Amino acid sequence: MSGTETPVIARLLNTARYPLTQPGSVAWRHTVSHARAALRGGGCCVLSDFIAPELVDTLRAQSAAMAPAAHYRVETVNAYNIALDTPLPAEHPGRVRMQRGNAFVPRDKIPAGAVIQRLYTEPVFQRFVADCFELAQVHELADPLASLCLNVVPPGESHPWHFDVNELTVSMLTQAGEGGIFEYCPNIRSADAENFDDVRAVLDDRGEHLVHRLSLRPGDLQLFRGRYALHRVTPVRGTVARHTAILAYTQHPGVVSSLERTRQLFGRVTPEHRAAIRRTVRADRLLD
Ligand SMILES: O=C(O)CCC(=O)C(=O)O
Ligand SMILES: [Fe+2]
Repeated sequence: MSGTETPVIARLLNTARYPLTQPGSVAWRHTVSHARAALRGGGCCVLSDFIAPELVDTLRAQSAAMAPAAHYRVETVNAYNIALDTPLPAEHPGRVRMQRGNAFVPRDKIPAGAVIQRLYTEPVFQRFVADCFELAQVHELADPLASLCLNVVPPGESHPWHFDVNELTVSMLTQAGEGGIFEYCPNIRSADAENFDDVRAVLDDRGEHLVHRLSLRPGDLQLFRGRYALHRVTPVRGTVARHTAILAYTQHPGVVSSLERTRQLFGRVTPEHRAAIRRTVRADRLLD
Protein backbone atom coordinates (compact mmCIF):
# COMPACT_ATOMS: atom_id res chain seq x y z
CA MET A 1 0.00 0.00 0.00
CA SER A 2 1.40 3.45 -0.89
CA GLY A 3 1.57 6.18 1.72
CA THR A 4 -1.38 8.07 0.21
CA GLU A 5 -3.75 5.12 -0.31
CA THR A 6 -6.55 4.87 2.27
CA PRO A 7 -7.13 1.30 3.48
CA VAL A 8 -10.64 -0.03 2.68
CA ILE A 9 -11.45 -0.34 6.36
CA ALA A 10 -10.73 3.35 6.94
CA ARG A 11 -13.35 4.29 4.35
CA LEU A 12 -15.98 2.08 5.97
CA LEU A 13 -15.62 3.11 9.58
CA ASN A 14 -15.81 6.11 11.83
CA THR A 15 -12.03 5.97 12.38
CA ALA A 16 -12.08 9.28 14.27
CA ARG A 17 -13.80 7.34 17.04
CA TYR A 18 -12.73 3.76 16.43
CA PRO A 19 -9.00 3.27 15.71
CA LEU A 20 -9.23 0.10 13.64
CA THR A 21 -6.50 1.25 11.30
CA GLN A 22 -4.02 1.14 14.21
CA PRO A 23 -4.25 -2.38 15.68
CA GLY A 24 -2.63 -2.57 19.10
CA SER A 25 -2.38 1.24 19.56
CA VAL A 26 -3.33 2.89 22.86
CA ALA A 27 -6.66 4.01 21.37
CA TRP A 28 -7.33 0.48 20.07
CA ARG A 29 -6.61 -1.01 23.48
CA HIS A 30 -8.88 1.53 25.13
CA THR A 31 -11.83 0.59 22.88
CA VAL A 32 -11.12 -3.12 23.29
CA SER A 33 -10.99 -2.95 27.08
CA HIS A 34 -14.34 -1.12 27.11
CA ALA A 35 -15.85 -3.83 24.88
CA ARG A 36 -14.33 -6.66 26.95
CA ALA A 37 -15.75 -5.27 30.17
CA ALA A 38 -19.24 -5.00 28.63
CA LEU A 39 -19.04 -8.51 27.15
CA ARG A 40 -17.79 -10.03 30.39
CA GLY A 41 -20.51 -8.31 32.37
CA GLY A 42 -23.63 -8.73 30.25
CA GLY A 43 -22.53 -10.54 27.08
CA CYS A 44 -23.29 -7.44 24.98
CA CYS A 45 -21.51 -4.30 23.84
CA VAL A 46 -22.74 -1.45 21.61
CA LEU A 47 -20.18 0.74 19.82
CA SER A 48 -22.28 3.73 18.72
CA ASP A 49 -21.76 5.42 15.33
CA PHE A 50 -19.32 2.72 14.26
CA ILE A 51 -19.82 3.09 10.52
CA ALA A 52 -18.47 6.18 8.71
CA PRO A 53 -21.20 8.85 9.03
CA GLU A 54 -21.25 9.44 5.26
CA LEU A 55 -22.00 5.72 4.69
CA VAL A 56 -25.05 5.44 6.95
CA ASP A 57 -27.39 6.37 4.06
CA THR A 58 -25.62 3.95 1.70
CA LEU A 59 -25.95 1.21 4.30
CA ARG A 60 -29.69 1.84 4.52
CA ALA A 61 -30.16 2.05 0.74
CA GLN A 62 -28.17 -1.16 0.13
CA SER A 63 -30.15 -3.06 2.74
CA ALA A 64 -33.47 -1.76 1.35
CA ALA A 65 -32.39 -2.93 -2.13
CA MET A 66 -31.58 -6.46 -0.96
CA ALA A 67 -34.57 -6.90 1.40
CA PRO A 68 -36.91 -8.28 -1.34
CA ALA A 69 -34.50 -11.26 -1.65
CA ALA A 70 -35.31 -12.43 1.90
CA HIS A 71 -37.14 -15.73 2.46
CA TYR A 72 -40.57 -14.51 3.64
CA ARG A 73 -42.64 -17.09 5.43
CA VAL A 74 -44.28 -16.61 8.81
CA GLU A 75 -43.61 -19.77 10.80
CA THR A 76 -44.39 -21.36 14.14
CA VAL A 77 -41.16 -22.04 16.01
CA ASN A 78 -39.77 -22.63 19.50
CA ALA A 79 -36.89 -20.81 21.22
CA TYR A 80 -34.42 -23.56 20.28
CA ASN A 81 -35.47 -23.74 16.63
CA ILE A 82 -35.79 -27.51 16.97
CA ALA A 83 -38.59 -29.55 15.39
CA LEU A 84 -41.97 -28.79 17.01
CA ASP A 85 -42.68 -32.51 17.46
CA THR A 86 -39.49 -33.10 19.49
CA PRO A 87 -40.67 -35.13 22.55
CA LEU A 88 -40.19 -32.87 25.60
CA PRO A 89 -41.60 -32.82 29.17
CA ALA A 90 -44.64 -30.59 29.83
CA GLU A 91 -42.75 -27.74 31.53
CA HIS A 92 -39.92 -27.65 28.99
CA PRO A 93 -39.45 -24.21 27.35
CA GLY A 94 -39.00 -25.91 23.98
CA ARG A 95 -42.76 -26.64 24.06
CA VAL A 96 -43.66 -22.95 23.91
CA ARG A 97 -44.63 -22.07 20.35
CA MET A 98 -44.15 -18.61 18.89
CA GLN A 99 -44.80 -16.93 15.56
CA ARG A 100 -41.63 -15.93 13.71
CA GLY A 101 -42.31 -13.18 11.18
CA ASN A 102 -38.81 -11.96 10.39
CA ALA A 103 -37.08 -12.93 7.16
CA PHE A 104 -33.42 -13.33 6.26
CA VAL A 105 -31.57 -12.31 3.11
CA PRO A 106 -28.92 -15.07 2.88
CA ARG A 107 -25.27 -14.40 2.22
CA ASP A 108 -25.43 -15.57 -1.39
CA LYS A 109 -28.00 -12.83 -2.16
CA ILE A 110 -25.90 -10.01 -0.68
CA PRO A 111 -23.82 -8.24 -3.36
CA ALA A 112 -20.05 -8.65 -3.02
CA GLY A 113 -19.54 -4.88 -2.98
CA ALA A 114 -22.08 -4.20 -0.19
CA VAL A 115 -20.65 -2.42 2.86
CA ILE A 116 -21.63 -5.33 5.10
CA GLN A 117 -19.84 -7.93 2.89
CA ARG A 118 -16.66 -5.87 2.93
CA LEU A 119 -16.82 -5.38 6.67
CA TYR A 120 -17.54 -9.08 7.37
CA THR A 121 -14.45 -10.37 5.56
CA GLU A 122 -12.07 -7.49 6.46
CA PRO A 123 -9.08 -9.01 8.36
CA VAL A 124 -8.52 -5.95 10.58
CA PHE A 125 -12.19 -5.97 11.55
CA GLN A 126 -12.05 -9.69 12.35
CA ARG A 127 -8.98 -9.13 14.46
CA PHE A 128 -10.75 -6.35 16.35
CA VAL A 129 -13.79 -8.58 16.92
CA ALA A 130 -11.54 -11.40 18.19
CA ASP A 131 -9.76 -8.99 20.53
CA CYS A 132 -13.08 -7.74 21.93
CA PHE A 133 -14.25 -11.32 22.54
CA GLU A 134 -10.84 -12.15 24.10
CA LEU A 135 -9.96 -14.70 21.44
CA ALA A 136 -6.77 -15.15 19.43
CA GLN A 137 -8.84 -15.45 16.26
CA VAL A 138 -12.43 -15.67 15.04
CA HIS A 139 -13.70 -17.71 12.10
CA GLU A 140 -16.44 -16.84 9.67
CA LEU A 141 -19.40 -19.18 10.24
CA ALA A 142 -18.73 -21.93 7.65
CA ASP A 143 -22.31 -21.65 6.42
CA PRO A 144 -22.92 -20.33 2.90
CA LEU A 145 -26.32 -18.87 3.86
CA ALA A 146 -26.24 -17.98 7.58
CA SER A 147 -22.73 -16.53 7.88
CA LEU A 148 -23.81 -13.07 6.76
CA CYS A 149 -27.49 -12.13 6.59
CA LEU A 150 -29.81 -9.20 6.56
CA ASN A 151 -32.55 -9.65 9.12
CA VAL A 152 -35.79 -8.04 7.91
CA VAL A 153 -38.60 -7.52 10.41
CA PRO A 154 -41.60 -6.17 8.44
CA PRO A 155 -44.25 -3.97 10.07
CA GLY A 156 -46.64 -6.06 12.17
CA GLU A 157 -44.05 -8.80 12.64
CA SER A 158 -41.46 -9.69 15.27
CA HIS A 159 -38.42 -11.91 15.71
CA PRO A 160 -39.38 -14.00 18.74
CA TRP A 161 -37.23 -15.29 21.60
CA HIS A 162 -34.36 -17.53 20.50
CA PHE A 163 -30.70 -18.46 20.93
CA ASP A 164 -28.12 -18.18 18.13
CA VAL A 165 -26.18 -21.17 16.78
CA ASN A 166 -22.91 -19.25 16.71
CA GLU A 167 -21.27 -18.11 19.94
CA LEU A 168 -20.23 -14.69 18.65
CA THR A 169 -22.65 -12.40 16.89
CA VAL A 170 -21.81 -9.03 15.48
CA SER A 171 -24.71 -7.00 14.18
CA MET A 172 -25.49 -3.60 12.81
CA LEU A 173 -28.86 -1.93 12.52
CA THR A 174 -29.10 -0.56 8.98
CA GLN A 175 -32.71 0.70 9.03
CA ALA A 176 -34.71 1.42 12.17
CA GLY A 177 -38.40 0.48 12.38
CA GLU A 178 -40.93 1.96 14.79
CA GLY A 179 -40.95 -0.34 17.84
CA GLY A 180 -38.69 -3.28 17.06
CA ILE A 181 -36.72 -3.15 20.32
CA PHE A 182 -33.86 -5.59 20.86
CA GLU A 183 -34.42 -7.39 24.19
CA TYR A 184 -32.06 -9.93 25.74
CA CYS A 185 -31.43 -11.98 28.88
CA PRO A 186 -27.66 -11.96 29.46
CA ASN A 187 -26.07 -15.31 30.30
CA ILE A 188 -29.40 -17.00 30.89
CA ARG A 189 -27.65 -20.26 29.96
CA SER A 190 -24.04 -21.40 29.68
CA ALA A 191 -22.18 -24.06 27.71
CA ASP A 192 -23.01 -26.62 30.40
CA ALA A 193 -26.26 -25.37 31.98
CA GLU A 194 -29.52 -24.83 30.04
CA ASN A 195 -31.40 -23.18 32.94
CA PHE A 196 -34.76 -24.22 31.46
CA ASP A 197 -36.72 -22.72 34.41
CA ASP A 198 -35.61 -19.14 33.73
CA VAL A 199 -35.98 -19.57 29.97
CA ARG A 200 -39.54 -20.79 30.51
CA ALA A 201 -40.25 -17.84 32.83
CA VAL A 202 -39.21 -15.36 30.13
CA LEU A 203 -41.26 -17.15 27.46
CA ASP A 204 -44.30 -17.07 29.78
CA ASP A 205 -43.83 -13.32 30.48
CA ARG A 206 -42.82 -14.01 34.09
CA GLY A 207 -39.16 -13.05 33.58
CA GLU A 208 -39.19 -9.26 33.29
CA HIS A 209 -36.39 -9.00 35.88
CA LEU A 210 -34.11 -10.97 33.52
CA VAL A 211 -34.76 -8.80 30.43
CA HIS A 212 -32.46 -5.98 29.24
CA ARG A 213 -33.23 -3.60 26.35
CA LEU A 214 -30.98 -1.83 23.86
CA SER A 215 -31.57 1.41 22.08
CA LEU A 216 -29.78 1.17 18.74
CA ARG A 217 -29.30 3.58 15.84
CA PRO A 218 -28.34 2.72 12.24
CA GLY A 219 -24.57 2.30 11.96
CA ASP A 220 -24.06 1.21 15.59
CA LEU A 221 -22.07 -2.01 16.04
CA GLN A 222 -23.38 -4.58 18.49
CA LEU A 223 -21.16 -7.39 19.80
CA PHE A 224 -23.20 -10.11 21.42
CA ARG A 225 -22.90 -13.60 22.94
CA GLY A 226 -26.13 -14.83 21.37
CA ARG A 227 -25.65 -18.52 22.12
CA TYR A 228 -26.04 -17.93 25.84
CA ALA A 229 -28.46 -14.99 25.86
CA LEU A 230 -32.12 -15.56 25.03
CA HIS A 231 -33.07 -12.60 22.80
CA ARG A 232 -35.76 -11.19 20.51
CA VAL A 233 -36.90 -8.17 18.51
CA THR A 234 -40.31 -6.90 19.68
CA PRO A 235 -43.06 -6.20 17.08
CA VAL A 236 -42.35 -3.50 14.50
CA ARG A 237 -45.14 -0.96 14.04
CA GLY A 238 -45.79 1.70 11.40
CA THR A 239 -44.88 1.25 7.75
CA VAL A 240 -41.08 0.82 7.66
CA ALA A 241 -39.33 -2.56 8.13
CA ARG A 242 -36.46 -2.92 10.58
CA HIS A 243 -33.24 -4.15 8.95
CA THR A 244 -30.16 -5.50 10.69
CA ALA A 245 -26.98 -6.96 9.22
CA ILE A 246 -25.96 -10.10 11.12
CA LEU A 247 -22.26 -10.98 10.91
CA ALA A 248 -21.75 -14.45 12.41
CA TYR A 249 -18.34 -15.58 13.63
CA THR A 250 -17.29 -18.66 15.59
CA GLN A 251 -14.49 -19.56 17.93
CA HIS A 252 -13.84 -22.87 16.14
CA PRO A 253 -13.78 -23.34 12.37
CA GLY A 254 -16.29 -25.50 10.51
CA VAL A 255 -19.58 -24.58 12.22
CA VAL A 256 -22.59 -25.05 9.91
CA SER A 257 -26.28 -24.74 10.86
CA SER A 258 -28.45 -27.87 10.98
CA LEU A 259 -30.68 -28.87 8.04
CA GLU A 260 -33.82 -28.23 10.13
CA ARG A 261 -32.79 -24.73 11.12
CA THR A 262 -31.55 -23.88 7.63
CA ARG A 263 -34.86 -24.97 6.04
CA GLN A 264 -36.80 -22.91 8.60
CA LEU A 265 -34.76 -19.77 8.04
CA PHE A 266 -34.00 -19.86 4.33
CA GLY A 267 -36.46 -22.32 2.80
CA ARG A 268 -33.62 -24.34 1.25
CA VAL A 269 -30.35 -26.09 2.10
CA THR A 270 -27.08 -26.26 0.14
CA PRO A 271 -24.71 -29.21 -0.54
CA GLU A 272 -22.45 -27.75 2.19
CA HIS A 273 -25.27 -28.19 4.72
CA ARG A 274 -25.81 -31.83 3.69
CA ALA A 275 -22.08 -32.56 3.81
CA ALA A 276 -21.85 -31.06 7.30
CA ILE A 277 -24.38 -33.44 8.91
CA ARG A 278 -21.70 -36.04 9.54
CA ARG A 279 -19.18 -33.65 11.02
CA THR A 280 -21.29 -31.22 13.03
CA VAL A 281 -19.09 -28.94 15.11
CA ARG A 282 -20.44 -27.27 18.26
CA ALA A 283 -18.54 -25.76 21.16
CA ASP A 284 -21.06 -27.21 23.64
CA ARG A 285 -23.70 -29.89 24.20
CA LEU A 286 -26.72 -27.62 24.37
CA LEU A 287 -30.12 -28.69 22.99
CA ASP A 288 -29.70 -26.90 19.68
O1 LIG B 1 -32.17 -8.17 14.17
C1 LIG B 1 -31.67 -8.20 15.28
O2 LIG B 1 -31.35 -7.18 15.90
C2 LIG B 1 -31.46 -9.51 15.97
C3 LIG B 1 -31.36 -10.62 15.02
C4 LIG B 1 -31.06 -11.93 15.66
O3 LIG B 1 -31.17 -12.11 16.84
C5 LIG B 1 -30.66 -13.04 14.80
O4 LIG B 1 -30.65 -12.88 13.58
O5 LIG B 1 -30.34 -14.11 15.32
FE1 LIG C 1 -30.31 -14.00 17.30
